[in-house]
Amino acid sequence: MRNSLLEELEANGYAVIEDFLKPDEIEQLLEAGKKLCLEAPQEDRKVFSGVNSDKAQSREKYFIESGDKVRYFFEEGAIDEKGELKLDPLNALNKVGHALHTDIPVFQNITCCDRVREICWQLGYKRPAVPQSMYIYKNAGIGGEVIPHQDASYLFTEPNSTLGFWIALQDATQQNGCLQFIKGSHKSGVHRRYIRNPDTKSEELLVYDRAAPIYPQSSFTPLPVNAGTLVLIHGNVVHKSDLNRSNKSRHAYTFHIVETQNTKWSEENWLQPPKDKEFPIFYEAE
Ligand SMILES: O=C(O)CCC(=O)C(=O)O
Repeated sequence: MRNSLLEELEANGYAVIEDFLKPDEIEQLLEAGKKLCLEAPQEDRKVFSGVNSDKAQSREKYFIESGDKVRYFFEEGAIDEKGELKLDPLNALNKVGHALHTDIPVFQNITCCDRVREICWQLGYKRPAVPQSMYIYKNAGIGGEVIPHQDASYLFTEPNSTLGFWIALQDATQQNGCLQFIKGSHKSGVHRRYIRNPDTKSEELLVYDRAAPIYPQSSFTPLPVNAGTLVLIHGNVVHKSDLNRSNKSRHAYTFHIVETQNTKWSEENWLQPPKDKEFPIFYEAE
């Protein structure tokens, strides 16, 4: 298995493992996702996307401080001008992150399970750590677009070691916004980075270091998968997902791992480990 997984990842920039989760594990995570919706804040709700509003700075602060917390990001279309919910709370969230893997047992159990460790081992990780995790909702009719990006733009290590584990909790189709990849694009380096603003006097806490590259739609290959499928995502592969205009939601649980042996986590990354701590380590190879 080790070679075929590595080969697939090296050839395409992603690899697929069907039936990674058992039906009861999927159910547990979906239940946990529902519970998060009901626990989301009732006031001062923060949306995930959107730029240049007067609320941008407080939203960025909420985001930048979310690394070791469970924080809730709403869909832009779910909240009115007064900050009130326009929708059923079960349909209003874009995502929750970024410490589900440390703070909520059901997510912790899946993230740290032997199947995940085995994959890291097979891929040659020596001292893998988990910097973040997210529950992504992509709800029916409202789930937002995820723009084309490379995960290493946000979670940069030298040398590159970022690997995404993306697990479909519901069937992901072209209609409800499955992942789409530019096959082989992980071979072209990191195209831009999203960093803490070096200008500390600026109101913008986080900035891109260059403009977004243009990736033609024709270069993307959609990857529909069934619930329970794990997609491994190379840190440098360009991928995206479209708006969900269908009547079926497309929930997913995702987390990342990075190497910590002879590898440097960038101090410019938006996400930093808590002071004097490391991100949780899976194992240490001898
Ligand atoms: O779930 C999605 O739609 C996008 C997820 C993604 O791009 C990521 O986790 O890097």
